[in-house]
Amino acid sequence: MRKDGSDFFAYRYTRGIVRCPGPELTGALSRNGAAAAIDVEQARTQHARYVKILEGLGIDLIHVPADPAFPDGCFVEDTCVMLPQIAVITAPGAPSRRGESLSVQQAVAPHREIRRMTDAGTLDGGDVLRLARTYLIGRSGRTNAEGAEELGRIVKQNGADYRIVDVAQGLHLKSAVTPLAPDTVLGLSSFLGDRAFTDIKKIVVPEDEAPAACAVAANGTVIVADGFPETRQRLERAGFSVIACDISEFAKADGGLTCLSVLW
Ligand code: CIR
Repeated sequence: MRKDGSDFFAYRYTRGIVRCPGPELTGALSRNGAAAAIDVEQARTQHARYVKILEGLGIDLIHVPADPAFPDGCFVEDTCVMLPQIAVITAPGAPSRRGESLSVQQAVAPHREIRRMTDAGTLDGGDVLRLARTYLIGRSGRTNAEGAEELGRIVKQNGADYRIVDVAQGLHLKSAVTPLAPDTVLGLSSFLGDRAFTDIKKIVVPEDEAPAACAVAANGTVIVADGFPETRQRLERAGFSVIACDISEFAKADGGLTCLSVLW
């Protein structure tokens, strides 16, 4: 446990970044075009509840203002990977998202030394999963081999380990797997066969509740997307305290719970 009460490696956080969406959200990227049907007011209400939940868990949030130039800006996770020592500002895989990182960098700079990835490769924070001290980096439609290797080198320079995992389906690695504790993950069974999870307890998300695999574990509580009762029960049976949060409007733009914040 550090002086500020955080214990990064046990998913205990005291600070975070969020960015409430504006009307631009209907122009967000979405694989099935559903973002155009987002109810922005409802999205803002859902975001406010998400913020309240994090604050209720003792996390002090920095709010980055929405920017009409960046329809996907609320998905802050993709722009920044927090390591215990530094904040890595990523090179997001979608060209329309490249400019989002500047305001996130400005918000984080007073709190962490900044390291910007080069433009040699691409990497979305949604592909970076930390299991205790090992970072699993997904190679996906958004994160390419160069980006994954570059982040891997940065992770090593900062005293941790990494492994690259292929993401054959879904947007990001964290769309399918969530670390809940240093020895436990939640996820889709098709992803949990990777050797990184060999000695790890697994809570399997049923295939018909797939969006529930993207959850947030923070300060002893698991925040799960609302509407997935079987996943919730499995978590509670395993002893986790659970809070459900409705993110239906963000799901229309392929967003999950983790992507709406960066915590440390
Ligand atoms: C995108 O396609 O980039 C956004 N519409 C959704 C990003 C979701 N990010 C995440 O799960 N980390």
